[in-house]
Amino acid sequence: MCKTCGCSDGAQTRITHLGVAGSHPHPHPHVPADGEAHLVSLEARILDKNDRLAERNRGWLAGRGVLALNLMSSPGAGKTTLLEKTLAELADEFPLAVVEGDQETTHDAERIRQAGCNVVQINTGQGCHLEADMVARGLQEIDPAAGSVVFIENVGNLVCPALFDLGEAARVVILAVTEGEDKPAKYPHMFHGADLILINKIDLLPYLSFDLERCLGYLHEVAHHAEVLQISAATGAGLEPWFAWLRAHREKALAGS
Ligand SMILES: Nc1nc2c(ncn2[C@@H]2O[C@H](COP(=O)(O)OP(=O)(O)OP(=O)(O)O)[C@@H](O)[C@H]2O)c(=O)[nH]1
Ligand SMILES: [Mg+2]
Repeated sequence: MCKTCGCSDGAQTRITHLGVAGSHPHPHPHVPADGEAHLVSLEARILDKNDRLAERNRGWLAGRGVLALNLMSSPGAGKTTLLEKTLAELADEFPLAVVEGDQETTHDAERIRQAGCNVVQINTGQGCHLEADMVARGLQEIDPAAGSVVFIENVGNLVCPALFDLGEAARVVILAVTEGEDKPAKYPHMFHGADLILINKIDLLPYLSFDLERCLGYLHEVAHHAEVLQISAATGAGLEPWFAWLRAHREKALAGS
């Protein structure tokens, strides 16, 4: 069980026995285990508190006219590489800052600092996701000016970060083609909450059996309001629409303050 978020309390676990080809085993009904109700209420309290702090972050950011984005993906899907490319493109247009979330190390923050950007690293230790109070502390450190864009790179994980509102204006989810086309179907909560989905590493498509059409089909089923862009953070292919999306959302944040 994840001690930080209680994400694996078992309350919604479903067990389906497919058997071997040709057999027809009966599905198991879910039998509540002792202590389940307690864990569910604990999880609800943690999420309630987080939501209140996230709303406080959202108000603080809106008052300043700062656009904050929550970047989420599996480990290694390309979040930091995308940020490096984005900083290189947009640093001359408006102030940019990054809140880096990782369990350990300052590797990603070093990469962002090398790119010339204001950056704070949050190490979560055993934690598998960022929470609103951590981001509040990061924002205080960064002290972003009006018209800034703050990228929050969440801990690499397609599960728990989806549960925790950070006060962001939008959620950007990156899916690398090296992960397989079925990830939206297997981890629907992450994709369901996304405002923008970036299918990354498309430069590798010729070498993979990734079925792009099937992936788009899964996304259509679970991610109802998200825009989907295909990019290569490594080569820069497809990044212009991402930059345009950022410029437009920053204008909106500034106009609303
Ligand atoms: N071929 C290819 N490689 C990429 C692309 N984007 C990122 N990579 C590589 O993928 C690896 C992981 O990239 P990162 O940017 O560190 O990924 P991340 O999502 O920040 O990883 P964590 O912070 O550890 O979760 C690195 O070796 C990158 O060079 C891409 O578009 N194409
Ligand atoms: Mg990273």
